[in-house]
Amino acid sequence: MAQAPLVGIIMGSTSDWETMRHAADILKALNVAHEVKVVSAHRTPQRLYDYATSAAGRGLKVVIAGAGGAAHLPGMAAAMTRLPVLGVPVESKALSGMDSLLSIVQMPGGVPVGTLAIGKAGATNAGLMAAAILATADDVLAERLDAWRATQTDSVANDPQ
Ligand code: RP5
Repeated sequence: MAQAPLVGIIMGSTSDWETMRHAADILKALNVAHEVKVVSAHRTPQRLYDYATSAAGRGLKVVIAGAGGAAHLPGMAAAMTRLPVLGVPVESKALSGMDSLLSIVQMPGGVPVGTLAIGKAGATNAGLMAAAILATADDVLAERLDAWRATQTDSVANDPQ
């Protein structure tokens, strides 16, 4: 039987997948059970409500939420779950993701969203941070994460040419 998902990756649109798949790729590489869904704060508000209010009860431990433009998804999700929410600003066409970043990062005190960088790096790091959170209570995952980090370190060349 497949393991129940520990990390929920949600995004505002299918157009966000090209960015958000990098979070999923990291979780796959670290063998962390996860699920992926399109949940829009604006176009499917009921789906967002149902997702966020049921997330902890379904056994999720971390939510990664990516959105672009008027990126209200991470903040609204954080408003409705006590789970840590990691926000990924997706690069928008009009403003290159500055709109997404500012929409996600400027949360009012009391409702935190851990905001990552715009785009691929942010999605990658959201996956790594979700794994790091889970690894605080999972020694086997901690070893896999250490090994992933060591491989990354070994892959960095000394010589730029
Ligand atoms: C946001 O609007 C989504 O997160 C996406 O980044 C952006 C554009 O969505 P589409 O018009 O491509 O569906 O809600």
